[in-house]
Formats: sequence, structure tokens, C-alpha cells
Amino acid sequence: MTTEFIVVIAVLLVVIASTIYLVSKRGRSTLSIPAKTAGGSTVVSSSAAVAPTPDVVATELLIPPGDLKKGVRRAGLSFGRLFGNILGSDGSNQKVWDELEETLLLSDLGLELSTRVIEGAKKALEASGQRDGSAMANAVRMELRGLFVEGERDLEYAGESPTVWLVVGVNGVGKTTSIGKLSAMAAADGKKVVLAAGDTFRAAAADQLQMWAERTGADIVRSVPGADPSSVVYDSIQKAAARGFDMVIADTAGRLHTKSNLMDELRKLRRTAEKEPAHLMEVLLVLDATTGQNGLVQAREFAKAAQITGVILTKLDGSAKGGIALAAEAELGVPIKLVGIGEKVNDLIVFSPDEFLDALLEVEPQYGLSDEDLGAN
Ligand SMILES: Nc1nc2c(ncn2[C@@H]2O[C@H](COP(=O)(O)OP(=O)(O)O)[C@@H](O)[C@H]2O)c(=O)[nH]1
Ligand SMILES: [Mg+2]
Repeated sequence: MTTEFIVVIAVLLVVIASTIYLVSKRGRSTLSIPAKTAGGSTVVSSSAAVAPTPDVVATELLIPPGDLKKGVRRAGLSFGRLFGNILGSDGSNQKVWDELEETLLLSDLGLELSTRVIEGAKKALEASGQRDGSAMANAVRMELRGLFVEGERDLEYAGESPTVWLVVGVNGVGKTTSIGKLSAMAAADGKKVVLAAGDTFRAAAADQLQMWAERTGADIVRSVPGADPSSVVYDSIQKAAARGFDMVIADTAGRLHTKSNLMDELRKLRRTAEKEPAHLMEVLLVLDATTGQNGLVQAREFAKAAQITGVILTKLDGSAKGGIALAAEAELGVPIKLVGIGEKVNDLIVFSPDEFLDALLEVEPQYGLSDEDLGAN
């Protein structure tokens, strides 16, 4: 009797808790991949510049999240050997600190941030009064974790159609490929997608996008080379609204036919994507991990002109340098939402700083596993 009573109360509590959770999620829905944020920390929405649209209930999980750890291992980004040395040493061993500095620099973290991490970790270790290997490893990890920003990492859909996601970045970084992958994710989420071929620099760009549209069951709006990118995005939005599509994912060029300034063009594109009936929910900057610190300089300009809400870090599989992810967040101040780890449709993984660091600092990374073991597609 008492047990039954307790079970009934427990079930009631679960129902009440779920209702509160669902109500709290009203107002927007997200690409339904569970993005893990920092353990217990406050989540600050990174898309404050974008007006949320009310009245929608969160969608359910439809897409299994890709395994970031396997991706990081497959990309060979690990600091594992170094962390093994740190654990076997102690905080007063200058050689290990020097080795750490070298590893951070080689990982494309950059001089300033590498120094910040090391100085910070040394101070924290001193303050803790400990100096054994695991205290040192902890201090370093905490400093690295501190380089990531706190921000919403889910991609957002508006409550009313059409949602617009604008994808920007330098030529060749992987914008069109990432849009193909996003189109597949959105389709798996039950969304009807229009792709906007806003890269009008050359016909091949629209052809490439068209191939992704066909592959992922999306529609496409394209124009002739040299056409005004904003008009292509405008037409896509009109088409989506008139024909009941849920969203537009817009490709853009990293260079222009005309003499007009690329950054001015991006601002114009953004204004087009913000106008009724469109709901601009994401402006995603694509960054190529293999370009290292150089890529960041250009990325900063794009980030400012387009007021980005998130970063897609591509080609991690070809970079073998994990520090660039930390540098990108610390320098741009915007969360990495997804990482690209290959050219195939499923090679786009939701990013989580904690999972990324776990994999990066894993002492014995499982090298030598087959692609199949490591979750390749
Ligand atoms: N290895 C690898 N290649 C990628 C990734 N993303 C894109 N690419 C390749 O990078 C090249 C440029 O990509 P594209 O999407 O055309 O770049 P865009 O000019 O920014 O649109 C193509 O060969 C893509 O297949 C990735 O995550 N990993
Ligand atoms: Mg392209």
C-alpha cells in the first residue's frame, strides 16, 4: 500500500517536472541534437542579436548525435602523450611546463593564449598548495576550459516559418559542404528546406549546392553568375513562405564579382534575411581548421560584419591541431556549434567543450582503431 503510494507520487513528480521543462523550452525549438554545455554552468544565449519568435514547442530528438570523441581521435588531435607526462611529473618540473607550452603552440593555440593558459595554471596550482601531477593536469585543464565561451550550442528554428540560417566565410573553407550536411540534419528533423545559392561568384558554386539539394531532398533557388546574392536569398525566402517550406539555408560567397565590399554585401544579406516573413535564427561562420591562426584573422572580419551566432569548424580531420578550436572561441567570443570531420554527409558533429577536452586530454587515445570502430561513415 505505502509502496504503491510512493510510486504514484514519484510518477506525478516526473510528469510535473517534464511539463515545467517543456514550458520553459517554449518560444523556440532547436536542431534536435542534444548539445552538452558546461557542467552546471549558466547558458547564455549567443543569438541575442536575433529576435526569437514565440509559440513553438520543442521538437523531439530525431538525430543521434555524432560522437565527438571518436571524431577527435580519428582526427589525431590528442595531447595525450603530454598529459601522460604531466601526470607522471609534478608542478615544479619546468621541463614539463616547457613541453606543455610547445604542445600548445604546435596545436595552433597561438602564443598569447598559450602563455595565458600556462601562467593561469601555474597560479592556480600555487594557490591550491598542491603540486603533484594530477593537480597540475587539473589546473591546465581548467585553464583550457576557461577559453571556451558559455553559449547555446543548439541550432535554432523559429516558431514561425521560414527560419533562415545564413552561412558565411572565406572561399574554400567548406561552406557549401557544411550546408549540405546541415540540410540533411534539418531534413532528418522533419524540416522542408530551401537552399539559397547566394554564392553567385561562379556557376559551379550553385551546381555544387544543387547536388547537395538533390541528395538531401531540399529545394534550391539559384541565379546566374554575377547576380546579386541578396536577391537570391530574398527569392528563396519568398518561395519558402509561399510554398510552406520550414526554412532557408543560405550559401554565400567569400568573394565578389563586383568591386563592392564583401563586408558591406554581408551586412546587406543579413538585412534581407531579417525582413518579414523571414526569421533569421543563425548566422554561422565557417572556419577551416587547417588554416590555423591565419584563418582567424579573416574570420574576425566576417564575424563582425555578419554578427555571427556560431561557428562551424571544418576539416578538423585534416588539421591534427586541436588548439585552433580553443583559439577560435577565445578570439571570436562565439560558440563553436558544429565541427566538420570529413567530406561525407554525416561528417558534421555537434560540438561540446567538455567532450572535446576529454578526448583531447585522454592519456591513452585509441589510435590504430579502424574507421569503422571510430564511427566513420
Ligand atoms: N576533409 C574535409 N574536407 C572538407 C570538410 N568540409 C569541406 N571539405 C572540403 O573542402 C573543399 C571546399 O569546400 P566547399 O564546401 O566547396 O567550400 P566553400 O568554398 O566554403 O563553399 C571541398 O573539397 C570539400 O569537400 C571537412 O570537414 N573535412
Ligand atoms: Mg561554396
